[in-house]
Amino acid sequence: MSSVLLEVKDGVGSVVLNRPDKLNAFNREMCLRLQKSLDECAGDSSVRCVYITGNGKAFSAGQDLAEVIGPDMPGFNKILSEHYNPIITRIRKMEKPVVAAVNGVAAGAGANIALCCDVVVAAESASFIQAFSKIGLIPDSSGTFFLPRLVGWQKASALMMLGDKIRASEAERIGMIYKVLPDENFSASAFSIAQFLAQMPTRGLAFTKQALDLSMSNSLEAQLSVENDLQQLAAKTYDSNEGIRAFVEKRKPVFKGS
Ligand code: LHQ
Repeated sequence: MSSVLLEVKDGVGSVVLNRPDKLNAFNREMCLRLQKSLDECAGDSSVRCVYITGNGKAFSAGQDLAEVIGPDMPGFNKILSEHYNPIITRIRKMEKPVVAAVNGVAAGAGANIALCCDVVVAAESASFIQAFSKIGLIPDSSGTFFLPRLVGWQKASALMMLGDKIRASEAERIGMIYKVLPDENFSASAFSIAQFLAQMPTRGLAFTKQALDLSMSNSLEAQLSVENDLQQLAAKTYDSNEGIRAFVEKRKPVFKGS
């Protein structure tokens, strides 16, 4: 069985982390497969939303620590530059929404891969741990970029240094994730968010994502200019035309993702 499964259904590229006996901990092979699955989703126009979840009781325990000891260890530069950084870049550059459905514990790189997604939901029994400090490492996989922006400097700094395990409800309360969903029917309810996004104006969502990313480092003036440019591009899409017409004609819009 592959360590990452990909299935396209209802316009959603469903990517399942699949090493349940290892709490979906990432080794090199799994990182490369995740990159490949993300590339397939990016290149498939029938995929209008990507959904990432874990098989079994965990979302992911982060790096498989058994891989980083011993003579054949890949080396930390290789692990970051070839394994994790390309995953984060692919998620952020994906011109469609990416939903993370955190079904159980998300630790280390597993947590930070989830947190860089566009919409993050978690089961009520799920938890998040910036586990790095406990093994003398620093938060990677974009954790130092996104976490302070999501929850503020102090919460991020303390979570990273103390390595506390926080429950999904607390993650929602501090703005780390979008929503907690009940354990019962978690995957169906989380997947329905992805199905909904897959019916929306995909290019408009991609421009929104691009504008948000650029806002991370822009001045207000520069960001107003970005909004002006991207709004003009959005206005030229089929879906924007359809959305406005449908509203005026008092009918339900049918978006094509173009
Ligand atoms: C594991 C792991 C694991 C291997 C549980 N690896 N076996 C980047 C740069 C370069 C190198 C390093 O990494 C990185 C990025 C990172 O992600 S660093 C952070 C790596 N992750 C961690 O430090 C988390 C370690 N795991 C845990 O803290 C706990 O296992 C969590 C909180 C995830 C789950 O706790 P429990 O539910 O109590 O499960 P458990 O601890 O009993 O684990 C179950 C099994 O899974 C156990 O094996 P066993 O043979 O005893 O059943 C663990 O050893 C194994 N496991 N995480 N990351």
